[in-house]
Amino acid sequence: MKRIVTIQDISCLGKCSLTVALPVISAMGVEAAIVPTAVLSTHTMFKNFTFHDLTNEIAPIAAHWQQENITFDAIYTGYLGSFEQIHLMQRYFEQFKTASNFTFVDPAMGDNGKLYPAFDEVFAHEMAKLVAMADICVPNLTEACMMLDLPYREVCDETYYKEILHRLCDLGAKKAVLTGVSLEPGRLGVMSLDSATDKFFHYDTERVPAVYHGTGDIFASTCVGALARGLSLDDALKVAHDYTAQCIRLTLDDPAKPWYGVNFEQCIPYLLERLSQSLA
Ligand code: PXL
Repeated sequence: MKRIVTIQDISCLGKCSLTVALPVISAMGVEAAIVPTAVLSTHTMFKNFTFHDLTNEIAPIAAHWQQENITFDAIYTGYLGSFEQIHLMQRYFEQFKTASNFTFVDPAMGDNGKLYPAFDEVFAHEMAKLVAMADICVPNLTEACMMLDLPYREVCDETYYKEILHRLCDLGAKKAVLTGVSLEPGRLGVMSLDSATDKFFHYDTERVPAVYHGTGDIFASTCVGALARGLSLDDALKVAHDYTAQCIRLTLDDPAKPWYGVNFEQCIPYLLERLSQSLA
């Protein structure tokens, strides 16, 4: 069985970061080791959330794992709360990256043209340095524009998406993925660039007309899980996009009108079906 380590916060309620990564990666038949970077009562879209920083645990956890000769098939970083945590992740990559595994960076910092409350441009530039060390990075359009100092545009054309992907690879990322790509009104998907071959890949489906919190984490966790299961990046992106879109569709149809996250749990049977199709 493959083993991924994922390093991000645990928002006790809110369906994001570790409360998404753990169940999604496990459901995909991959072991999920975790490094919780902070404990929050909820994600930061709620008011008055509590926050307990766990930065001091990060290096000792790695040191213990090294004593035990633990290795990982992927090292996956998500939401990080400080410069120091970004620097600690650079150190993790040095400690745990081997010739046969990959680093996967989701620079979770914002969405819909805005950074989350905890972040600013200076933080985004620091995150770009972690993206520079990634085998695969998966920013959304907002995060990519903030890291690259490019204007965020509600409507972009193919040339602009390709320019962004080139610049992410110029930072140092081996493969760059951009989410939230819309080449036609009413459609939404992903585009990627492999710096080794200079080939672009694009995949989209009909846009589900709703925006929910935590969908970037669902996309990233599914993508890294699918890669660990041996899918190519193109196939992993298709599975991750289809599962995320299905989660949004089901949530939109829920009469309880959930607002702080999607019903990803109800779609796990769909994910497993979709994954086995791709593995067949
Ligand atoms: O979904 C990304 C995320 C992760 N963790 C925390 C967050 C958010 C988004 O707001 O607040 C704590």
